Amino acid sequence: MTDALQKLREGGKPAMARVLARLESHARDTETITLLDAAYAAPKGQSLGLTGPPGVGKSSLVNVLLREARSRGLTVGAIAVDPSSSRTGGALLGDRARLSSLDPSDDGIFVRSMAARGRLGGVSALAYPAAVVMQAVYDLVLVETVGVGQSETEIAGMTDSVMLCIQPASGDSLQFMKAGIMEVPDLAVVTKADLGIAARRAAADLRTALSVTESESLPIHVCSAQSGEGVGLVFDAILSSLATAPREKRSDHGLHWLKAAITSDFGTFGWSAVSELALRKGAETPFTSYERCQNALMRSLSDLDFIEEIPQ
Ligand SMILES: Nc1nc2c(ncn2[C@@H]2O[C@H](COP(=O)(O)OP(=O)(O)OP(=O)(O)O)[C@@H](O)[C@H]2O)c(=O)[nH]1
Ligand SMILES: [Mg+2]
Repeated sequence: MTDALQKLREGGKPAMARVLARLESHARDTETITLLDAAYAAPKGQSLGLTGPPGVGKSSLVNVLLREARSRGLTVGAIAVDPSSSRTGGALLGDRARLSSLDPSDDGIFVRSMAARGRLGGVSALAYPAAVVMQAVYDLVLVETVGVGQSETEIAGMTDSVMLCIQPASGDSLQFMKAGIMEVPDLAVVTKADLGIAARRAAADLRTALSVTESESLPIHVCSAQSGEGVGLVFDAILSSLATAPREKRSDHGLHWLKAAITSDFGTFGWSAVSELALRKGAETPFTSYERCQNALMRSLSDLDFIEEIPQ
């Protein structure tokens, strides 16, 4: 294990906060890439993506799942990506109030919001390296993204399992099915069970609708972050989904990120120029692969000096 990874594992919240800040400010530095390589090579935990429409209750659910994880002796980290939802004015502030119930001195828990909006490369460009780092430290990493079609697929490209959150009486499930999103999640949860019969009806409707599709066996649960009802069962379902999540998916996730990172920095032509190179060296981490491809592309761009010789 590298010194940097060891320091991160022993350094508690301040060390993790420093590393995540570094990912945002110096994403392509050699020092950052060395740490990412070490984290990628020594995963400790697994990751779960939570997705669903704005306001469905993802952050509230993350909050109770964090507590459930700690009560079962697991260490846990959570990232909310693109919390700039117009409804609640962003998860950061909203979450701060809810998360105040968690013990700030507990190093077994870490929560962080990251603004992905407007960033090139989408949600995973930033969240994937953050999740890799957190997985090297915590037993369980929860990644919350607002689902608006594309982010469901993006989150499936970076976490071991995906949980779709559905609002009771919203008709969301029908929309998800039309958009083909129901193929993405490994489990579904109808939130706000305390609202009564509507939540159970939503679960039954979803079960019926899925019965004629390939997602027929998707586990569906109902729970309330407010009353705590069903939270233990949802946590059990998360653990069994993670227990059967294929580890091979992780190299696909790395490749997915590599492609997004190169495409955001060098465009689709850049990616097609190096994709063979990137794929051939399957043994290295996506981060080292990025560095190598980036160097190759930068070198070929510097050959463009001839432009100066073109008469004005
Ligand atoms: N009745 C009830 N309300 C809930 C429950 N969970 C969340 N809410 C409410 O639903 C609203 C949205 O909750 P959030 O947890 O912020 O939802 P979110 O999906 O994270 O929202 P965005 O991050 O903005 O997409 C808040 O007003 C919560 O108080 C629940 O279990 N029962
Ligand atoms: Mg939220």
